[in-house]
Amino acid sequence: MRTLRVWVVVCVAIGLVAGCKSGDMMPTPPVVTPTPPVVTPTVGDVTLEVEAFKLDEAEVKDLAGASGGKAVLFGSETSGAETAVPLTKGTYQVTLYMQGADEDRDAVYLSVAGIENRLFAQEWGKVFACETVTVVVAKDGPVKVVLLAAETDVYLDKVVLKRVK
Ligand SMILES: [Ca+2]
Repeated sequence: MRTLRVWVVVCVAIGLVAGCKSGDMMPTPPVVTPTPPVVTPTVGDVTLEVEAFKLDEAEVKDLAGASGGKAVLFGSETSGAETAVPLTKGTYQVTLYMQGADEDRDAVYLSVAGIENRLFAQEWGKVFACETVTVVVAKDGPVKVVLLAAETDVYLDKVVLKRVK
């Protein structure tokens, strides 16, 4: 009986030591230092695939005729997509490529550097280049490009920015 008690005490002691040891040996998670984004102002045409944007209530879909074979479906009235692109200051012509289903399902809001336009397709059932809008970028740096739903069932393919001066 005494031997058994001693063994229990010894086992518990070993268990405690092992427990502490294994606690000390826990690997510490690596410290991740965020790297600040490198801003490289860009000259010339820039093509932004909407499927690479940060999406909100929107889905990437395969779409025949779309750049990269993919586009983003705005299926809800609150769908949105946004990105930021480094640009040199200047004047840009901005063209959105999209596909609408019909005249009630073909409109979207495009905002570049805070300038918003309601754009729509004039042909349906295929990818269409909307009317080009002109945007002035006041200084070098990242420029926000935001798409917001105006009507539903609209596919957004790409945004092309062409520097004109
Ligand atoms: Ca695309």
